[in-house]
Amino acid sequence: MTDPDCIFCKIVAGEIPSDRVYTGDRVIAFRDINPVAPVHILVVPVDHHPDVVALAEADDTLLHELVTVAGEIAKAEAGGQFRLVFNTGADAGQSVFHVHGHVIAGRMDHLPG
Ligand code: IU
Repeated sequence: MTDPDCIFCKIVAGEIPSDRVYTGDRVIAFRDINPVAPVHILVVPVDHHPDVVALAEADDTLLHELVTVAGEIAKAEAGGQFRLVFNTGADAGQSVFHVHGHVIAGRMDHLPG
Protein backbone atom coordinates (compact mmCIF):
# COMPACT_ATOMS: atom_id res chain seq x y z
CA MET A 1 0.00 0.00 0.00
CA THR A 2 1.74 3.13 -1.23
CA ASP A 3 0.63 6.52 -2.55
CA PRO A 4 2.83 7.75 -5.41
CA ASP A 5 2.27 11.37 -4.35
CA CYS A 6 3.16 10.79 -0.68
CA ILE A 7 6.51 12.13 0.54
CA PHE A 8 6.69 9.67 3.46
CA CYS A 9 6.08 6.75 1.05
CA LYS A 10 9.12 8.07 -0.84
CA ILE A 11 11.15 8.28 2.39
CA VAL A 12 10.08 4.71 3.30
CA ALA A 13 11.21 3.54 -0.15
CA GLY A 14 14.55 5.36 0.18
CA GLU A 15 13.78 7.60 -2.81
CA ILE A 16 14.16 10.63 -0.53
CA PRO A 17 16.97 10.50 2.04
CA SER A 18 16.30 10.60 5.77
CA ASP A 19 18.27 10.18 8.99
CA ARG A 20 17.01 6.69 9.86
CA VAL A 21 17.18 5.41 13.40
CA TYR A 22 15.10 2.24 12.88
CA THR A 23 14.21 0.02 9.94
CA GLY A 24 11.79 -2.87 10.39
CA ASP A 25 9.65 -4.85 8.01
CA ARG A 26 6.52 -2.83 8.76
CA VAL A 27 7.72 0.27 10.63
CA ILE A 28 10.57 2.72 10.13
CA ALA A 29 11.74 5.75 12.12
CA PHE A 30 13.80 8.79 11.18
CA ARG A 31 14.79 12.12 12.75
CA ASP A 32 12.45 15.02 12.06
CA ILE A 33 14.08 17.59 9.74
CA ASN A 34 12.68 20.41 11.88
CA PRO A 35 13.06 19.17 15.48
CA VAL A 36 11.18 20.88 18.30
CA ALA A 37 13.15 19.08 21.03
CA PRO A 38 16.57 17.40 21.45
CA VAL A 39 14.94 14.07 20.57
CA HIS A 40 12.33 14.37 17.82
CA ILE A 41 11.85 11.22 15.78
CA LEU A 42 9.01 10.22 13.47
CA VAL A 43 7.78 6.62 13.67
CA VAL A 44 6.09 5.67 10.41
CA PRO A 45 4.44 2.51 9.07
CA VAL A 46 5.68 1.26 5.72
CA ASP A 47 2.08 0.99 4.51
CA HIS A 48 0.32 4.21 3.63
CA HIS A 49 -2.51 5.13 6.01
CA PRO A 50 -3.59 8.78 6.16
CA ASP A 51 -3.80 9.19 9.93
CA VAL A 52 -3.77 7.29 13.22
CA VAL A 53 -7.54 6.73 13.29
CA ALA A 54 -7.49 5.22 9.81
CA LEU A 55 -4.54 3.05 10.86
CA ALA A 56 -6.39 1.83 13.98
CA GLU A 57 -9.40 0.89 11.86
CA ALA A 58 -7.35 -0.82 9.14
CA ASP A 59 -4.61 -2.65 11.07
CA ASP A 60 -4.56 -2.65 14.86
CA THR A 61 -1.53 -4.97 14.91
CA LEU A 62 0.45 -2.41 12.94
CA LEU A 63 -0.61 0.41 15.29
CA HIS A 64 0.52 -1.74 18.21
CA GLU A 65 3.89 -2.31 16.53
CA LEU A 66 4.29 1.41 15.84
CA VAL A 67 3.70 2.27 19.51
CA THR A 68 6.08 -0.50 20.63
CA VAL A 69 8.82 0.82 18.32
CA ALA A 70 8.22 4.35 19.61
CA GLY A 71 8.77 3.11 23.16
CA GLU A 72 11.95 1.25 22.25
CA ILE A 73 13.37 4.32 20.52
CA ALA A 74 12.43 6.56 23.45
CA LYS A 75 14.11 4.13 25.84
CA ALA A 76 17.31 4.11 23.78
CA GLU A 77 17.38 7.87 23.18
CA ALA A 78 15.84 9.35 26.31
CA GLY A 79 15.44 6.81 29.09
CA GLY A 80 11.87 5.96 28.14
CA GLN A 81 10.06 9.18 29.06
CA PHE A 82 8.55 10.86 26.05
CA ARG A 83 5.57 12.33 24.28
CA LEU A 84 3.98 10.41 21.44
CA VAL A 85 1.99 12.87 19.30
CA PHE A 86 -0.25 12.04 16.35
CA ASN A 87 -1.49 15.26 14.79
CA THR A 88 -4.76 14.24 13.15
CA GLY A 89 -6.31 16.58 10.59
CA ALA A 90 -5.04 19.79 9.05
CA ASP A 91 -6.71 21.96 11.69
CA ALA A 92 -4.79 19.99 14.35
CA GLY A 93 -1.46 20.65 12.63
CA GLN A 94 -1.14 17.55 10.45
CA SER A 95 0.82 18.45 7.32
CA VAL A 96 1.85 15.02 6.02
CA PHE A 97 -1.05 12.64 5.46
CA HIS A 98 0.85 9.40 6.00
CA VAL A 99 0.44 8.53 9.66
CA HIS A 100 3.46 9.28 11.84
CA GLY A 101 3.97 9.35 15.58
CA HIS A 102 6.21 12.15 16.83
CA VAL A 103 8.52 10.79 19.56
CA ILE A 104 9.50 13.91 21.49
CA ALA A 105 11.83 13.91 24.47
CA GLY A 106 14.54 15.83 26.21
CA ARG A 107 12.59 19.06 26.48
CA MET A 108 8.83 19.19 26.78
CA ASP A 109 7.85 22.80 26.17
CA HIS A 110 7.11 22.53 22.45
CA LEU A 111 4.64 20.46 20.46
CA PRO A 112 4.92 19.84 16.72
CA GLY A 113 2.43 21.12 14.20
P1 IU B 1 2.78 16.82 11.07
O1 IU B 1 2.27 16.20 12.35
O2 IU B 1 2.13 16.26 9.82
O3 IU B 1 2.72 18.33 11.09
O4 IU B 1 4.31 16.46 11.04
C1 IU B 1 5.07 16.41 9.89
C2 IU B 1 6.50 16.42 10.34
O5 IU B 1 7.28 15.88 9.31
C3 IU B 1 7.04 17.81 10.65
O6 IU B 1 7.52 17.84 11.99
C4 IU B 1 8.17 17.98 9.64
O7 IU B 1 9.27 18.68 10.16
C5 IU B 1 8.53 16.55 9.31
N1 IU B 1 9.11 16.30 8.01
C6 IU B 1 10.30 15.61 7.92
O8 IU B 1 10.90 15.23 8.90
N2 IU B 1 10.81 15.35 6.68
C7 IU B 1 10.18 15.75 5.54
O9 IU B 1 10.69 15.52 4.43
C8 IU B 1 8.94 16.45 5.69
C9 IU B 1 8.42 16.71 6.92
I1 IU B 1 7.89 17.14 4.04
